[in-house]
Amino acid sequence: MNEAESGVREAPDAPGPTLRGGRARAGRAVVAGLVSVIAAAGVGELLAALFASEASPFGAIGAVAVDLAPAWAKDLAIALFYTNDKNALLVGIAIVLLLVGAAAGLVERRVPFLGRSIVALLGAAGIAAAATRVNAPELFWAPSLVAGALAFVTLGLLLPPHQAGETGDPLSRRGFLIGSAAATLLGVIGTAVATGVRAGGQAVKALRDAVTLPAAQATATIPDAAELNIDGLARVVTPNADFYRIDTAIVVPEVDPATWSLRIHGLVENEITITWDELLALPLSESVVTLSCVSNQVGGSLVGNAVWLGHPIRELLARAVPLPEADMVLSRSHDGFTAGTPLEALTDDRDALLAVGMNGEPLPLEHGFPVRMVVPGLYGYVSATKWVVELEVTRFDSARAYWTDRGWSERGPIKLQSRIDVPRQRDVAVGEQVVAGVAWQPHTGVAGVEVQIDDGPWQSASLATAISDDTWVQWSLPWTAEPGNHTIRCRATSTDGERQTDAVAPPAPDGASGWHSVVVQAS
Ligand SMILES: Nc1nc2c(c(=O)[nH]1)N[C@H]1C(S)=C(S)[C@@H](COP(=O)(O)O)O[C@H]1N2
Ligand SMILES: [Mo]
Repeated sequence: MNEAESGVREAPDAPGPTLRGGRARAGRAVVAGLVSVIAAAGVGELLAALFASEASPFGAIGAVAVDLAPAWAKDLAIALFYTNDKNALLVGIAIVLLLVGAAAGLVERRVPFLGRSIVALLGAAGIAAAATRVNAPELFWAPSLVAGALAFVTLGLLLPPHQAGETGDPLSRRGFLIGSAAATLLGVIGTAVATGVRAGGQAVKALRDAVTLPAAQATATIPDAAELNIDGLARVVTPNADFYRIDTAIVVPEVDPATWSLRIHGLVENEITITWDELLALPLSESVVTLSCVSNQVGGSLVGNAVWLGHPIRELLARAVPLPEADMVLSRSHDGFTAGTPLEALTDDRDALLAVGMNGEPLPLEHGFPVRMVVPGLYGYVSATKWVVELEVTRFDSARAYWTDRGWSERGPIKLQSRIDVPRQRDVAVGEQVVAGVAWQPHTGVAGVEVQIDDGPWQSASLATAISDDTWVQWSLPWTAEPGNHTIRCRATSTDGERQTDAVAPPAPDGASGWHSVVVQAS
């Protein structure tokens, strides 16, 4: 439709651009830039969700941002947003993309073609980002290419260059509004469908649902007395849906068990590769292990306890026969993440597992389906590689892992910690109350927990039955709350006789320490 047909003609600009006309034009340019990016992002995500989910432009750019971000930025993101850190990052990327789009619109108005080229470059950035991903899908370039091209075309259509001698806007107001609305709709629908497809019909979800795990040769027993059943207290076994999730994966890696294999190589006498069917044919046993993130703050929730089903890593390493000079195993995930685990922790008698099951189910996708590592006593960043595909037997002085490369400590034994879960809200009723929580130092075990109310004496809490030294233990103490404000503190003692230190340390570089305390008001 041209202007004559549309019947809507704007007043021709005065010879020098009027302030008003200039503003309106600038507004148009900004809107054109924004909606070009919105349309492109929606279509790019939709194509990725349908054909190559690991090539999601957002996901790839996010992944690069995660890898490039300085350690302090990541620590801050986890501290501010906890397990919502990824959503915060995606919102941040969206804001940057929109700002670039708006700026590109303004540029396009002054210099036709240049603004379009800028939005097209965003697509190129998506392609480049996807290309850097380990195990990038074959079509890694496609969603971002289409997105970049679409942004280019959309911006060109919405801001057509002035023809020589032409005064008014070449595109009518109505044409502009319809075009912008259509682009926005495309973006919104694309994003919505992409989200739906991703949440609903993932191929790997179906593969996971089809898995039937073999029965364990040794099953774990959870003593009844391990669960105190106190309202507000973390369950002794954390349901999968409540289990914290921390990883660098913006898009959850999709690993088909049929093509999965684990290669053990490096400083070994025999390099071995094991497939999914071979792994499931080995004896599997259940083991209850508490996993903690090194980023967990004192009193924080980045810790959980699950029944893991798997095969001892020790047995596989015994088949590979590490050379005497080896002292570390660098495990690598499908998406390139690496963790460096002391060889000793994988060969001593602890239940270091190549795990396929979590609380009676195949591993949830976000917890590492089909196979992950679980090592009692070590923070996740040095041991708990999800979507694991490779174990390289090596040495601490010749290999670095994802987080140790970013300033975190090489060895990551989990520090002795205790947490108050009840009471957690500020207001409590005067009278008979209970103080309760959990305490852990996996692979060592907790011998006792003490509680201090205000400046009173430290009192021994009673411990629930521990499932094992590899798990956290619940504890509780009856308390008669007097009216007024109270500070409640707790500290644990390990089976080694170590008392939890009150020295306050932040999570970086090797885990937070200090006593957890809560302040409540009894009335
Ligand atoms: N592939 C992969 N595995 C990973 C990570 C990761 O970023 N990528 N993060 C580790 C960290 S830091 C922790 S604390 C645990 C968390 O495991 P969860 O998400 O199942 O609780 O996974 C570990 N394994
Ligand atoms: Mo972690």
